[in-house]
Amino acid sequence: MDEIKISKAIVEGYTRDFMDATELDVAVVGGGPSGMASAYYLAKNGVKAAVFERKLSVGGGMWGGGMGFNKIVVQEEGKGILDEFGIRAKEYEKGYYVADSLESVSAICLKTIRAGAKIFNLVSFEDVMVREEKITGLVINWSAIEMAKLHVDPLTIRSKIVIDATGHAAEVCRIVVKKMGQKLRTETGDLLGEKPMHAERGEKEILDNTREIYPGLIVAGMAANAAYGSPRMGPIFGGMLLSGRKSAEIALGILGR
Ligand code: 48F
Repeated sequence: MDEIKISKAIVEGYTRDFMDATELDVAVVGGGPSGMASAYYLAKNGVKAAVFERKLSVGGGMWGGGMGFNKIVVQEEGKGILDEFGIRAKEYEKGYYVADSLESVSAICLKTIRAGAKIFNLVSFEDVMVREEKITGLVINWSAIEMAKLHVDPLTIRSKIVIDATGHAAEVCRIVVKKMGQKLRTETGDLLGEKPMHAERGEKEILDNTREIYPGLIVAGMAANAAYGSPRMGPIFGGMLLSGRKSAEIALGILGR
């Protein structure tokens, strides 16, 4: 075995993928359930999409189920998406399906990659690119550089559409407001902030909150509820998956596909 061949294979393979991802139709920030579902439905419809995930592992808040009990619950409306990903689920009571959270993340991740979306883990979104008051791409850096607070300049990804699927922090939306001083398409123009737990409202409102919140920027998943002032909902995940799918549908509409 030649160690140098192994190194070259890794660097060349990654570089090819990364070079290809520098010009995208859709860049998804955050590889939680909503971000991966979004990328899955985009790729399935022939859109060039990639996910940029800060952490080593994708899956966000899904791995740990509720309080570390590694099960998730999905309601009737989201069951079709579990089926789409081939995730097994048992009906607990009418309309409440329980699935293994590890199986769920693994299945979503595998199908998203197999559908043709690229997932880049260990990469952090740090800023947006803007032209004429429209988001035109991402500014990214290695998470290790971010964590070590090293003074190293980032690189950029051009993308027709960006999806903020960063969860509770709504990091892309936050940059638009705080750094660019721009108004989001919310009541006040600012992030309205996530409200305390209310599963029913949180799950209901998340779909309405999944919108193009700024030209070229769609918000999905928990970030959508944080942006539009809706409640959190705890370990029920139908809304996250449905929001991911809806964000893909909005992007497809904008792209004219
Ligand atoms: O938090 P996360 O799972 O968001 P989601 O897809 O799902 C929310 C649920 O997990 C849960 C819930 C359900 O009731 O409320 O919280 O909306 O996944 C967000 C992902 O985005 C990554 C983060 O590491 C996580 O994996 N992320 C956040 N900020 C950045 C980022 C960033 N700046 N750059 C790259 N990735």
